[in-house]
Amino acid sequence: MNTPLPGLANLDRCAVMGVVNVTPDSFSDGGLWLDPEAAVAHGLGLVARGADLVDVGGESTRPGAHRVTEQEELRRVVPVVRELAAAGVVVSVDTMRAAVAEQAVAAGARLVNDVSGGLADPAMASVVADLGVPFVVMHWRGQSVDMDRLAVYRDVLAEVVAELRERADALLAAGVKEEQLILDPGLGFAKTTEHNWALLAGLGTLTAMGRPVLVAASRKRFLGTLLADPETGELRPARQRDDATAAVSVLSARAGAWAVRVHDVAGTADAVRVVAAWQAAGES
Ligand code: PMM
Repeated sequence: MNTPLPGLANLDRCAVMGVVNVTPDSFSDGGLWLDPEAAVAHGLGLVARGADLVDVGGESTRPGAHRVTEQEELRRVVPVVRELAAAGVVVSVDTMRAAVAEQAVAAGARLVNDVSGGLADPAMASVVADLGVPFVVMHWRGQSVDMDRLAVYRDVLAEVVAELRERADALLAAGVKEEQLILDPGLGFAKTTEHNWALLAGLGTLTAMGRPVLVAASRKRFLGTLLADPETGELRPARQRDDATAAVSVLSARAGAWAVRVHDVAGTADAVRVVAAWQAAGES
């Protein structure tokens, strides 16, 4: 669980990454933090509630979403990163664009989180190699606008592992160092509900790849499906999926995840501490 990552503290438990979406249209909190001051205040609040790092993103990746321009993404993200970093927060930038990654790191971000694992922008690999910061390589098969069509697997766990390995090798060939890499199964990205559960159940296979693993299940649709109203079949609304998210955090921490990315930090911050204490006591 404690593989060192450049520039980041090594915790003795699963880390908690809080989410700040500076977007009008994210599925779970779209529009709430579009104003930079509100976004910064929200990020500071997440840290006060126990987040170890804060992930700032300016582009929604929910299924069907269209891309924003680079200029708009920079305008949303960079001021928020700068202020949070200046306040001492460990900031990660959630972007598929090399220019945004570069400017966010110049503004103080310490980690680049790319849901495309470097596939969306051919310049990302060399920029991340030069920056030397940790880089989240998420499993991704295509842009949000048509990712549901790409959710076809014979063996989702084996294929995600193979495709992440292929991505990691391409990044290493482009000069990124092994020590920078963090892997992420990409829950909900070209994945059905069944695919997501298979990947979570197989988390040990991902951690066995030898790099830190990030799990981002927070408020995702598959939890809404699990908790759907038994009478109407209506999905549980996104903001009522936080207890289920904390349960996923417990199981992810126990399976050796490096970090979990969540919207509601408080429950997960307590949960990962319970797991660490349980394991430190010599789980039998
Ligand atoms: N999911 C979302 C956004 N960023 N980053 C990583 N590394 N992994 C994810 O699964 C992921 C992500 C979409 O969720 P949001 O709209 O609630 O932020």
